[in-house]
Amino acid sequence: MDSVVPPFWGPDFDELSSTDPEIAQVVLGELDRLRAGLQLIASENLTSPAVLAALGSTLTNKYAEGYPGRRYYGGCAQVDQAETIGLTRARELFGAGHANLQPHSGASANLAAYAALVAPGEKVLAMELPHGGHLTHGSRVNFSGRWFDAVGYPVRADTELIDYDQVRDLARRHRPKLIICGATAYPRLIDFAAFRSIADEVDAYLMVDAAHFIGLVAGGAIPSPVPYADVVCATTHKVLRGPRGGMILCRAEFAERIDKAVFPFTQGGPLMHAVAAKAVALREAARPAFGEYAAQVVRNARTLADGLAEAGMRPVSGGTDTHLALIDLREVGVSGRDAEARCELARITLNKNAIPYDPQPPMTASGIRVGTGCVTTQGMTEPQLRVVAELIARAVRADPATVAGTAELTEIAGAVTELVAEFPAYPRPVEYSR
Ligand code: DSN
Repeated sequence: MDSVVPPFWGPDFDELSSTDPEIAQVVLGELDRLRAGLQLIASENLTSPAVLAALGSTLTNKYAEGYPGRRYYGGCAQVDQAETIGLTRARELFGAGHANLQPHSGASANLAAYAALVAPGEKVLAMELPHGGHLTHGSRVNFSGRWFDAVGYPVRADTELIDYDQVRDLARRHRPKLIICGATAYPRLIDFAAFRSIADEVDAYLMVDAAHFIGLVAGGAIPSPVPYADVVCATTHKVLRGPRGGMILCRAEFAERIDKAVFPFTQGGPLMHAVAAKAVALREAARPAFGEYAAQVVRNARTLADGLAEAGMRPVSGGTDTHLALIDLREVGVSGRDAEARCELARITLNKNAIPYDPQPPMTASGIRVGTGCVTTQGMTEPQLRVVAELIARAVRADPATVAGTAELTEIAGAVTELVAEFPAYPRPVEYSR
């Protein structure tokens, strides 16, 4: 190529600094934040520089309503290639009959799946939000609860696990048109075969919201829902480590319905830079190294949950099989809200979270949720996760309203800085002018 401009216009912080110093400072400040602390939000990860390069490319400029070879605009030859490559990778990686990479987010993917499978007013059975579900699983403040007749299933109070007999009873009683499994704060494996059998018994569609765990599926660390579900919705930015966005996998017979539900029913032009970045992430996820990563994510989450349990902080359901643990803080006497704030002062980022049958409102919450996607990307393994558990346990108990608590949080922040210095986020030197 004789081109005098680079084939893609990658992230150029010097350019950003001179054009918009204010936003440049925000971008660099966020990089500093990532590097200075521990990122334990279970729905986040640290994308590769290759994913960032695709995201920061000129593909952001292109309007491409439609699908490869069937666009409403000219000039789509290059983006057609990006999307076709990404779709092939998605189908091959997950063994799916059909894929769609255009949903802007996990919630958008779920909206499209509803649009493809059910009509407004029809009955949907999904996990209750306070028990680990998602807003799009029937919450009254969301389209799913407003436009559909949503029935929720809880987890059992004694085991904090899904009770498949109870789900079957609810399905028999309510005869939903759509059953959804998948969650944002359920640390255990989900029995997709059981859900398939329940859906078949009541003649319902089965949608799996795999937003949280699709990366573990990609890496072979947990069983795949693809053979059991009619439609699998996912995000691409959690353990899968791609750009922020959504993805749908489905059986071939649902291909046309799903594609039409994404565009033109619920979305307009796709974000082609994001689609290309999803393709990059899918290539990365197909490598053997990603399988090792996914397995380590689970080992790290188990180590973290065990370490917190030893420190007197009870993991909901007794532990985890996945990338996340939900921790009940009632015995410690600290709310999830206060724990989140204390940890933040110690440079540990995590989120407050409702636990099943939580007596507190969601903005207070009795628990915290921790996930190991980011720290595993940074190269941490079991020895470091034991240290992380100790640091969290100390931070949660340190009251910043006291002199001793403030001193303790400062000391923990120092220990965090030392730990992450050995396992930096985005380790390549970045020496951009400020
Ligand atoms: N906000 C995401 C999470 O943290 O789980 C779900 O949408």
